[in-house]
Amino acid sequence: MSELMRWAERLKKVPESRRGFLSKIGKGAILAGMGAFGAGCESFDRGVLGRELIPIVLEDARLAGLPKPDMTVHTEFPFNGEFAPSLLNDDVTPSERHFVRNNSGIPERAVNQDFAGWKLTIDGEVKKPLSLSMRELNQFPQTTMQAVLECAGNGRSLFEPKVGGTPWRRGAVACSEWSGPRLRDLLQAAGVKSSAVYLGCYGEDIPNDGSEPFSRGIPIEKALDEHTLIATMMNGEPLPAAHGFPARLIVPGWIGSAMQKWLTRIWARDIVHDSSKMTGYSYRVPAYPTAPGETPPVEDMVIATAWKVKSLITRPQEYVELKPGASLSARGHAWAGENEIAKVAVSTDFGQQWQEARLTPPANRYAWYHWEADLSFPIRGYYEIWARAYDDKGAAQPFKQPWNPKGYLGNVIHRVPVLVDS
Ligand SMILES: Nc1nc2c(c(=O)[nH]1)N[C@H]1C(S)=C(S)[C@@H](COP(=O)(O)O)O[C@H]1N2
Ligand SMILES: [Mo]
Repeated sequence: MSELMRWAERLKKVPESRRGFLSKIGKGAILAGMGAFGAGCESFDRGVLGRELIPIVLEDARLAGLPKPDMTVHTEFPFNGEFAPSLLNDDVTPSERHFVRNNSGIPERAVNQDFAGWKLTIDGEVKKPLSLSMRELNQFPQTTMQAVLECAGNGRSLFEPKVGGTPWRRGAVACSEWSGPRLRDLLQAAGVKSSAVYLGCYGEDIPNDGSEPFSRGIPIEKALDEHTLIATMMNGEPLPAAHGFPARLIVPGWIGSAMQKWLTRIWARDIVHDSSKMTGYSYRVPAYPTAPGETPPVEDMVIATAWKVKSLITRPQEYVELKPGASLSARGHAWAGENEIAKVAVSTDFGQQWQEARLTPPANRYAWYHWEADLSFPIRGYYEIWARAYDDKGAAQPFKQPWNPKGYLGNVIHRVPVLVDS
């Protein structure tokens, strides 16, 4: 069957309601391979020219079931959307409430949940390069764990002065359950050499406009950590299209961009991975504290890795209205990258008095903690619930957001306004 016919066949499998621009283009036009369809057509043309290795990337996120219900959408292409904190109250985030952060389109394979022809290559500084099918990947011992996944830019909209990039509020974070083989087992099967210091990871979301694919990596030590997974399942089901079907990296405690989706290649390297998303100002932060608005020279930037101590208030919802004398149970989550949470303190009077929240430990290392605090509001007025998490190394969340040029690693305390009036 020609690639052209295969594409048309696959199209038929996409539910009618999700076809989006594909239905607008019309199957006839696709079969004819004619007409101007913008970037979608470009990828299609490359397909005709023997694109066995060039996957088709779809630019209409509706094909992947996006936006999810109640999502706050920042951009539709590439698709970026998050949820309000009050919608993130679940202990384990359901897939339907997991934020989505894409740098380009979604591979057609992911939309069709199609394993055919997919391989994961492990090459570079290894004695025995591997090219694994999903069946082979499933033969490695499987691990299941919950892990916080948070975009490095979460909280970016709270930076002052304002910085460029997707203006995430607080919802580009989630804690779902991930399953799959350990990356370590795959690297060992490939006979990773002692010359390997870093991995460069690649996915199937190759931009249609010919720009460099999104590629990042992690140091070999983190890759060999027993908690670093190649996830093939999310919350007990095959990875959804938007979250990296059929396989993605889970690098617990680290920024989300380390967790390559639609994974196809892991390149063991003898230098720090030097793709565009690893260098310059991309996913890098100043090596020292900087004045707000001050961009240090590029040689003073270092790669952002683990998250810092953070918390979220999921109950009550912002601007809840109460009667004088009301009380409520506030609730939320707390997490701290590579560290553990030591305590969460809560204030309703702008930090003058604090009470310690009850803490429920995480299901496993790298999942989030849950906290709860009983609060009362005796007289009318304007209150703010503040939550401040502390880690086991003595660090606590700041009251004012330290600044960096790209708005990464924001962890300023969460404040929820409460209105009390008779
Ligand atoms: N292949 C690929 N992997 C990727 C990305 C991407 O654009 N392409 N985005 C990264 C970023 S910046 C983040 S924060 C997470 C988001 O994962 P999610 O969409 O499942 O929430 O995926 C990471 N992995
Ligand atoms: Mo991200």
